[in-house]
Amino acid sequence: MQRSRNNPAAEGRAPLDPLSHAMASRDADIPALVAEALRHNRAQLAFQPVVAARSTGRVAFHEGFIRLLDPAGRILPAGWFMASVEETALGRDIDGVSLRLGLEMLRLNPGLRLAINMSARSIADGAWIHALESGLAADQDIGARLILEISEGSAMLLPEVVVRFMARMQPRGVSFALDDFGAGLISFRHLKDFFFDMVKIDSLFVRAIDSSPDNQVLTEALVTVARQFEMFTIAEGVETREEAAHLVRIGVDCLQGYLFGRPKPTI
Ligand code: G
Ligand code: MN
Repeated sequence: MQRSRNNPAAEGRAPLDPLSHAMASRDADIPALVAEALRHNRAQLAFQPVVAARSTGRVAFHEGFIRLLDPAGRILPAGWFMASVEETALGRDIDGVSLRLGLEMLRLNPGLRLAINMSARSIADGAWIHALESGLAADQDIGARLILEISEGSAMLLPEVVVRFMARMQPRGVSFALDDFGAGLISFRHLKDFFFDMVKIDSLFVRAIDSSPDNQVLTEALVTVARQFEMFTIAEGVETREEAAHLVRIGVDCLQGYLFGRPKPTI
């Protein structure tokens, strides 16, 4: 049975444990809860498949999402803590854990291609760079199986740093994906300076695309721009067969979303 946080009757007899209580509270000390989960290694990746648009039985790669757990093993929703810690030292720690778990997964699974999310700020973090270098050193072909995803908003915070980092890592086989394409802060002027290998079209434009003329025009424009810059296109958040069919028709390369698989702890 699911416990409802909004039902005082349900809470009356069985008071919420301290963590659920803190999460429900408006002045929850989010950084303290995140720091505690990290300190106790209560972190794991959840993997979601990205499939080829024209042959959806074929998985092109997986994306690994970081999951932090409470002491009872319940997932702390990323949407609940990410915004408040992403730009802080804790955000670097989360990126570091996510990268280490991802690189370990690549080392253990020789056929795997895996995308890991990172913030541009992590490039200047010594521990994060060290994790990347030791992961790449573990096996010669790991770099070619690693994709690093940077959101538009994050890339635009430190564009020169991101451009230099990509130029350093791409010769070692690492690919880069521009996350939340179309929904963030990137301008076409800046897109020319980055050499992203792929873009992930934000789910905002994918939602009900089969019946939304606005989303059809916007997504087609994003696909046209991506093609011009020789970037591979991935549509995020695909939930229905109708959305998938439309995306295939307009030439998107890969599809990701609940229709093809939810993020789960095993590949
Ligand atoms: O890294 P990114 O900003 O792309 O994060 C995407 C988020 O969306 C993740 O938390 C993931 O679990 C979630 N997600 C993945 N597929 C779907 C989907 O089909 N629908 C919705 N609503 N969310 C999704
Ligand atoms: Mn992502």
